[in-house]
Amino acid sequence: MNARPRPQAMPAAGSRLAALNDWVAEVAALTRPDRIHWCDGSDAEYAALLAGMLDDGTLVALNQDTHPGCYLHRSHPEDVARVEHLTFVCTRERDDAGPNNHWMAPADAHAQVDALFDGCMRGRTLYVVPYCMGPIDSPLARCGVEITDSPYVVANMRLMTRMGADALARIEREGAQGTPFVRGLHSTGELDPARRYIMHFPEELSIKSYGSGYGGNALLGKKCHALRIASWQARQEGWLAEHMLILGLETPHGDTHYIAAAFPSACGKTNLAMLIPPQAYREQGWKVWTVGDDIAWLHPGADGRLWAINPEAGYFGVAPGTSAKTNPNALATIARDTIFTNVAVTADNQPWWEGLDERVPALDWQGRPYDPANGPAAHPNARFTVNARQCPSWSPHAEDAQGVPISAIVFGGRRSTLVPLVYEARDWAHGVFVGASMASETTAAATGQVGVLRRDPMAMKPFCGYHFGDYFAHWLSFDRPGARLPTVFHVNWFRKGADGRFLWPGFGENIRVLEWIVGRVEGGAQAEDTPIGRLPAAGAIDASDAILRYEHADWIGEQADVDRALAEYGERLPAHAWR
Ligand code: GTP
Ligand code: SPV
Ligand code: MN
Repeated sequence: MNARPRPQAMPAAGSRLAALNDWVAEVAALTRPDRIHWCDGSDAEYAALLAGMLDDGTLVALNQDTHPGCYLHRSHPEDVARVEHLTFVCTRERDDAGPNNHWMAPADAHAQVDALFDGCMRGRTLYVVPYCMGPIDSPLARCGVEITDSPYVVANMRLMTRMGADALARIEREGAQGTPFVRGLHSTGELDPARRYIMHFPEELSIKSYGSGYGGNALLGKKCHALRIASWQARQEGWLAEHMLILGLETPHGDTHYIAAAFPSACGKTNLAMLIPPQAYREQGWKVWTVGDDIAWLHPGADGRLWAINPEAGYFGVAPGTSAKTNPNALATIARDTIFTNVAVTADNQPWWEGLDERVPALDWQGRPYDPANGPAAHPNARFTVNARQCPSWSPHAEDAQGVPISAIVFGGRRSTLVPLVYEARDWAHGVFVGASMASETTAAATGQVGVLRRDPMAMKPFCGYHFGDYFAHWLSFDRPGARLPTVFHVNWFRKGADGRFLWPGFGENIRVLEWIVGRVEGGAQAEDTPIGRLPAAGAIDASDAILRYEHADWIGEQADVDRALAEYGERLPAHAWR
C-alpha cells in the first residue's frame, strides 16, 4: 500500500461514549489539529500509517528480502530514552507521590503543560487511539485512550497493545456502566528537551506527555498507564502492577511453574522471559514459555494464589546484545514485521547492533557513515517493537482471562560486586524487604549516567505512582489468612571478576538457577540459612563458589546503605520487623 494515511473527517460522534467525544473535542480545541483520525486497529490502517511515514521519512524501509515488513525509525538524537528528571506524579498532597517521585501540584502541572499543548497540533493529524491493557475479555484488563499527533506512536501502540475497534467497544460498554478509561494526551511537540514533560495525575486517571516521541515517554499504555497509574489503582483495589516479566517453566515432569521477575530497565527481563535452555536441559524436557517481558499485573485469586496477566501485547525490547547466542527466540521474533528504533544498518540495509554478529555496519543510528570515533553504531538504548505472538516461545496461556498462577517472584539487579548469584527469602515479609532493598547499576534505558549504583526497590523506582512507604505496606498486606503466596528470590547475573568480566555465563545458563528455584518451590532442592536468606547448599547449583557465597564482612556496608535508603521513606515506612 503506498497511499498516504487518509484520516477521516471526525464523525459527528466518534464514539457512542459522550465522555470520550467531549474529551476529544476539548483536546482538539486546545491543540488545533488539521485532522482527527479515530483508530480502528485494522491492517489497512496500519499499512496506511506505514506508507505515510515512509513518504515523509519518519520510517525507512529495511531490506525486505531478509526482513519483510521491517522498518527503521531514527529518533531525534536528544530523544533516545526515558527522562526520569522530567517525569512527574501530580497528586493533591505532595506526600502521596512520595520522595521516590518528582511532584508538582496538579493545577500547576496542568497549566504548565497545557501552555505547551496550546496549538501544538496545527498542521498535524490528531489520532484517537483506544487500547486495552490485558486480554480483551479479561476482567483484570484495563482500558485507556491515547490522543497523539505521532503516527510512529500509533503504529507502536498497535504492536504493543490491543488497539482499535474492540478496545473502543469495551471502553463504551464500561463507560455506560460508569467505569472510566485512562486518558493519555501526547504530542511530540518540538522534541526540545527543555520543553518536555511526562505528567501523571493518578487521582484523575490521566497522563499528559509533551516533547518526546520515545518509548515509555510516548507509548502511554506502557510505563505511564500500566505501571504509574495502574500501581495507584492497584493499591486502592488490592492488587499489584509491577515491572516484571512472566515466564512458564516446564519441568521434565511436565509441570509448568509460572515465575514473575522484577529486574530494572535493561537488566535482563526480555532475555530471561525468552530463555532457551542448553541442549542437555532441553533433552531432559525443560522448556520456557513466554507470557510477558516487562509488566505484570498480579491479583490475589479465590484460591489464595497470585494470578498474573501481561497487560501488553508486544515487546519493546533492547536491541544491543541480542544475538543468536544470547537470545535466539528474540532474533526469530524480530525477523519480520518489526519496527526498529535507533539501530545501525549494514551495507545491504539490514538492521545491526553491537553484539549481533561480526559484520561491520555501514550507517550508524543517526544515519551517518559508521565511524567508531562517534561511539557505538546502534544507540545503547536502540529497541525493537514487535507483536508478542511472533515469539516462538509465546505461551498459549498469555491470553488466559484469569492470568497464570505465580509460584515464585524473583528480584534482581546489576551488581558487579557483593551480591551472590541467588538466594531465597525466608518468608513473604522478608521477601518484601529483599525487594525493597534492591539496588542496580544504571543503564541506557533512561537518560543520565550509566553504571551508577542506585537503590531501585522492586525495580519500580521510576514507575511507582505513589509513596514507596505505602507501596511496601501494600506488598506486606498480601500476607493474610488463606494466602498461598509465591516464594521470593533474589538473583544477580552481573557479578564481575577482578578482570572486569562477568563471572556468570548468564542467558541460557540461567536455567540452572531457575531449576533450583523451582526445586525450592516444589521441595527437594537444598538450601543453607545465612543472614541475607537461604543460599543454595554446596553442590545444589553447578556454579563456582565465588559467585554463590555470602561474605559477611562485605555486607555490613550494604546493610547500612539499605537502612539509610529506607529511612528516606520516613513515617510511612511500615513498622514491620524486617530484620
Ligand atoms: P527493559 O526493556 O529496559 O525493561 O530491559 P530488560 O530488563 O528486558 O533487559 P533485556 O533482557 O533487554 O537485557 C538488557 C541487556 O542485558 C541486553 O544487552 C542483554 O544482552 C543483557 N543481558 C540480559 N541477560 C543477561 C545475562 O544473563 N547476562 C549478561 N551478562 N547480560 C545479560
Ligand atoms: C524500560 O525502560 O524499562 C523499558 C523501556 O521497558 S521504556 O518503554 O522506554 O520505558
Ligand atoms: Mn522495562
